[in-house]
Amino acid sequence: MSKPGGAERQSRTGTKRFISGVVEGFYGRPWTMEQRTELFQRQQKWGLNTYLYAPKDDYKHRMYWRDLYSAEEAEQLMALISAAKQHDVDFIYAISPGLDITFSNPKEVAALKRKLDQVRGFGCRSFSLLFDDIEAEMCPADRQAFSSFAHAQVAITNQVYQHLEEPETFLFCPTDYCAAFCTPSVSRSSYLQTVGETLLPGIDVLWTGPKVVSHKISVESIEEVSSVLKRAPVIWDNIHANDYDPQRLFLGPYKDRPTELIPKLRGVLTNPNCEFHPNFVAIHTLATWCKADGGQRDVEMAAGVEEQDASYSPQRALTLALTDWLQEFMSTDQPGGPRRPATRLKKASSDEEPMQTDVSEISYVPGPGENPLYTAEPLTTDDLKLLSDLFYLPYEHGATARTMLQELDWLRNHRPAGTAETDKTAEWRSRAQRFDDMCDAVVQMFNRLSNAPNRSILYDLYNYICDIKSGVGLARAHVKTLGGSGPPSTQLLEDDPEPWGFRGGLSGEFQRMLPGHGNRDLFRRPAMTSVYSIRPYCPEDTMEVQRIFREMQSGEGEAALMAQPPLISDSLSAGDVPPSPRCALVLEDEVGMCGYALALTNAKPAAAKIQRAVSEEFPSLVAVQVLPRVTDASPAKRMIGQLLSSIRSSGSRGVFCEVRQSDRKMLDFYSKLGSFKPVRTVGLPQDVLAMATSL
Ligand code: GDL
Repeated sequence: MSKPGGAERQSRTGTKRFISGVVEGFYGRPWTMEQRTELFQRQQKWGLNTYLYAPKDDYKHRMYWRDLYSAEEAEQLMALISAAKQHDVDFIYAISPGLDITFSNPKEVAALKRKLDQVRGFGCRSFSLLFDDIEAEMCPADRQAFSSFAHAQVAITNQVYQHLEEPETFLFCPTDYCAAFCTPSVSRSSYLQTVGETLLPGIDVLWTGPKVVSHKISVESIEEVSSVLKRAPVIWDNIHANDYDPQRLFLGPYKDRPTELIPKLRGVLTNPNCEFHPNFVAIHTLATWCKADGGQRDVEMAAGVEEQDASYSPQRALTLALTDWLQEFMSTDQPGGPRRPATRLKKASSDEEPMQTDVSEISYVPGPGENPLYTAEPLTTDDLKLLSDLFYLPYEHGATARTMLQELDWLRNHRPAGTAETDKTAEWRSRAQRFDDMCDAVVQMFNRLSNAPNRSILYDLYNYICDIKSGVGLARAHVKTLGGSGPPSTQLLEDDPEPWGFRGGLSGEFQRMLPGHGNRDLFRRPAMTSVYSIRPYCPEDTMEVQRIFREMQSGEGEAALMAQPPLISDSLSAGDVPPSPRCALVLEDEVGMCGYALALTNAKPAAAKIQRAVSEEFPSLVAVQVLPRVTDASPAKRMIGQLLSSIRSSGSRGVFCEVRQSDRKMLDFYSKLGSFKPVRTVGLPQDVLAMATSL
């Protein structure tokens, strides 16, 4: 099946063919033998010629690398190697001894040779030694025997390569396998220089690009590393790997690698998602890329380049892959699965066709007044396109996902202030409806996927599609609440929500407590160019402070706000009570005032006005607000830091703030400051939390 220019492409660097295919090199549950065999069939069909066996958590690949395979394991591996041969796929057996090998001990070298000899006995002819993800420190014995870690690795690799009689394909994965790991740089890395100079020329080197998971791989970067390694590398591409984040899956096209790279490389192997079935797109699009004209750039990378048939377009490659993938979804993979995807079969009733014996052949027809049969439309390529957009690539969301994030962001920041119908509210409502429709498409896609005949693909996707459906559902409910057309989103605002209202588990909690949380979201806000200044508040600022206060309250909806008990700080923000001298600051950007921090060194009189008590321990009160356009948390932090120091100078020993439980932003803000802790306060309304800090 493979075309010239695909698997059979000759590398310019020699007469060897261009290595293309898959590396099973991720952490976690390895694929099954059946899945690997299915992979070989696909690879043959798509013209990918190589499979590198390197499952990190397979016992005998890494942790117990010295152990020989049992008779049963041997049988399975032999069957696998011969299946690869049958499908014209080069099976490369990799071993990772780096966790605990002592390079200078001849017994260790002998153990390595013994293991690889055993695998050679299974019919394998291509091998690989991997030294990725290991401690870069040598043990004292090795330090005595070798001048560097690179020398130790190269010595053993050369020996094993020669012991195996210099196989046609032999790969070495260095410990510094990407530019980010090289010190001080790729061209000056003594580790890479040693590898380049001393590794035997028949051995090829794996390389992941600028990073472990490289966003882009440029021709220049490959020329640089090739000159140090003195050979063209084989790319171990982690673009679709998802073993580092259990919430992510990558269904976008192979992208941001110009096809001009092809003649400069020895090959490309993709190390994709841990789940086998969702890799259809990753592998199919890589195959399309490998067949492209190596003289052309990846068209979405080079502005102004005309699309030509021989050039690679990630979007076109994705469409091709999704069209083929849809066929897979529609094929029943289980005995007893539905013949007709959209119909749920029920037991036949006695008055139906008497000659039929196979129950699954008989369609139940409900009588008048009975439940209609459950039906769902069959899955479409548009559904798969949406699925791919929602789970796109590590550095990029797909177009629909980006639009949804943009719309939600706009809707949050432009929520209608009142009930009067104006052009602005009409625009808000129409965009809210558009957002709702997009959310609905996600739910419909989920329903149709759940109904697809191929259950194996569905099960591999299930956790992810469930997760996105719930996430989108929460956003949808929130927009309804903002527009006043839904009840307050209970899962978001309730005191005691169900677990699906606070997602992400302990890891999510850790992340939310880190200062940079959210900084690396792929949905980037416009680049932050604002310069902020903090200055003392003056009486002329009262109106502006009130405006910000009202703007920040309007999100709650006026009616909802009226129903809520007042806060002591409201009187401060609303200008009813003036702040204490030298205890008030405002924040400005180039547009104007965008935040304030006001304090009462003694909050008792203001508290008394609304029948509230103030503790002796925390007599002072702060009120802080910052407009949503200030996306950076640091100006607000600086402002409150200055304010607390002024309050301390006034002689106060402690300060408190009040936050409504629904005001996630302020709760988050005070929690992240670290010093403010929730305190029990007598007489506090139910939905209000007091947080305080000693000075
Ligand atoms: C790595 C590991 C790989 C893992 C990937 C993504 C290489 C050479 N090694 O560093 O096993 O799957 O990151 O997490 O990439």
